[in-house]
Amino acid sequence: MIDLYSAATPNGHKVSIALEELSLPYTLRTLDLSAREQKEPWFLKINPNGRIPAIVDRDEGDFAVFESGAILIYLAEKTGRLMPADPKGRSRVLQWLMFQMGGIGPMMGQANVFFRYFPEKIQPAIDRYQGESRRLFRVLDHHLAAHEFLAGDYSIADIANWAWVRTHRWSGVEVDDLPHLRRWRDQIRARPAVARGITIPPSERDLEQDLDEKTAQFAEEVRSMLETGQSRDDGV
Ligand SMILES: N[C@@H](CCC(=O)N[C@@H](CS)C(=O)NCC(=O)O)C(=O)O
Repeated sequence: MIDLYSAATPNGHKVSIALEELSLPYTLRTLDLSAREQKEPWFLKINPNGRIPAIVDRDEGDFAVFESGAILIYLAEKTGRLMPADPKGRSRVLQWLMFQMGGIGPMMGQANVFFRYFPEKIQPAIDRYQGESRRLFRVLDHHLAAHEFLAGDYSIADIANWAWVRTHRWSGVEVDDLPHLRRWRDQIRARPAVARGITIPPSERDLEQDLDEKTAQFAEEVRSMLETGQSRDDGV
């Protein structure tokens, strides 16, 4: 049995999608990020970085794993699925996984901060992060023109990138002129395990859709979380 510590965000959804795809038994513990549960001492013992997602594998002596990319690799290696074992196949998956962890995630994350959450509108910062997200989307689109999935068969690389790409509207990044990216997005969206994964934990807001009252309220909550976090200098 695996304990999953998560919240309804792209990084959290990567892990719930993978657990659903792999049919691994797990229990969910949803952390209230606006109440800073992720910074509480009990959770910092699991993830010293004080962020979701994290897992604890009860069957492996309560082995804790943090960082969503590391969790995906752990789950793939534990089950022998969603990533090939041969060095080249494994490397291809890891390359596209790192592309998400070092590129898509941070760039879209910062686009969200400056486009949605910051009270001040700093246009050069918005342009920089939306522009870089768009550039990375074009890289994906170009690659997906010649490949069904990112790295051979459907893998943890697709799960990681998809969980972020699907929220492109929230980051203010359009995909209308990227047909191969949209084909891949819709193909993965149709997988039953993926449809289940993005409802774990359940959330009233849907970052895939346009802004509505619930997503506006969510933006307000994150804004206040960022302000609280920035004004503190006493922990993680
Ligand atoms: N690189 C980390 C990023 C984790 C992360 O930023 N998690 C966010 C939610 S998506 C979080 O916990 N935010 C709360 C906070 O910053 O205190 C990963 O991929 O696991």
